[in-house]
Amino acid sequence: MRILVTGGAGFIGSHYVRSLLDGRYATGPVEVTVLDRLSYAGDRDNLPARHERLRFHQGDVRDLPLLAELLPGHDAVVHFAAESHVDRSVASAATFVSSNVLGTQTLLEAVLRAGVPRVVHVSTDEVYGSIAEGSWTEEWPLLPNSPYAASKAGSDLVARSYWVTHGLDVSITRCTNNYGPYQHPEKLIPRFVTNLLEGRRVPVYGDGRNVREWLHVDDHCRAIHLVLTEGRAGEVYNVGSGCELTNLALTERILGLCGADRSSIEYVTDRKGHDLRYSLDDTKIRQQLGFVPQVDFDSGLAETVAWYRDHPGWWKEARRRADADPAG
Ligand code: NAD
Ligand code: TDX
Repeated sequence: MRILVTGGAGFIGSHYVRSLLDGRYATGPVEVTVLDRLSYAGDRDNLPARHERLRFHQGDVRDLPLLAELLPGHDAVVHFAAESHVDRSVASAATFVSSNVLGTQTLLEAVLRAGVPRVVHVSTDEVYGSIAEGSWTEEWPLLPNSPYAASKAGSDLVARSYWVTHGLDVSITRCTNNYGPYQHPEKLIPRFVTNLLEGRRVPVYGDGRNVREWLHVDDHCRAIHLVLTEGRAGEVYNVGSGCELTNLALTERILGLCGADRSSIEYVTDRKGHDLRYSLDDTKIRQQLGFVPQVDFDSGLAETVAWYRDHPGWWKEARRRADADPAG
């Protein structure tokens, strides 16, 4: 099987590629092509330097001629490439619309022309907006609030249109907040852990009562591969964990794991348009495809904190790249 993975040098994409190469999904030996533009968020070192079944191409999903060269001969595409940080989309939204919406359309057009038989488009729960009570099913209307979420919703609708109009075999996954090793230190968990490792305080936006649902990146990647191999064309699959926490409750767990206390919390100005709560109903993927998350949150979080403690060079370099490429 030959799979082309876009955004495979980022947090989730690189975890997926490492898992494929390690033979973790019982699909037989897989050949992987990674296409990644290596934005501030992408790092070639997140992938093996050399591997006989890995080809790496630095390039952009908006580059149709490049895609026409790369795609023929692949059995599937898993599309992770996107601008992914909400705060950067608040500061400057144009790259989000360009990479996430136009990038997805360009990729799907190239897939169609090359005759690649299967695509998974990796999306997010944020396309549904914010929900005070209850949980979103896949039928919920799309009501995105941040420019990031709007660009992801746009990309989902483009994917749907390629299925309805052209019969392209594409499934969409919508996952909750991920955590784990190799996540960029701009996101809550790694930002707070790395600040604490340097003896600094952690910036909690607003009153810290916003709720997020947390899933380990390893579980997300298993769900994506399950959808790739067992999912149905034109269908959307929510991927959740049921592990909902307020940002304050999560912060307290991180403080405990880092040997700090509440005096390390700094309440800062709230994020503009800050979604109050995300919560997914993921009955469909559990009942239809048999998905069950496997990583217990407390042990996954402790291992994640240990990974950042052991890899200061990685997150300092990631921060340096982000500082050199500010949003806006
Ligand atoms: P990330 O920012 O860590 O990685 C994104 C990767 O995409 C980077 O390597 C970047 O260089 C690459 N990229 C960006 N624009 C590109 C372009 N135009 N062409 C080629 N490559 C490009 O993001 P992540 O957290 O790994 O998220 C991956 C995907 O999963 C995204 O589509 C995101 O919307 C989705 N998602 C993320 C989460 C989460 O909690 N992180 C949850 C649900 C869904
Ligand atoms: O410094 C911070 N302080 C803080 O209070 C940061 C970075 C975040 N927060 C809050 C904002 C959110 O309520 O923590 C929560 C999580 O924030 P992020 O890590 O930025 O994630 P979120 O905005 O929820 O979006 C994430 O989950 C869905 C990913 O970044 C998206 O790519 C994914 O689609």
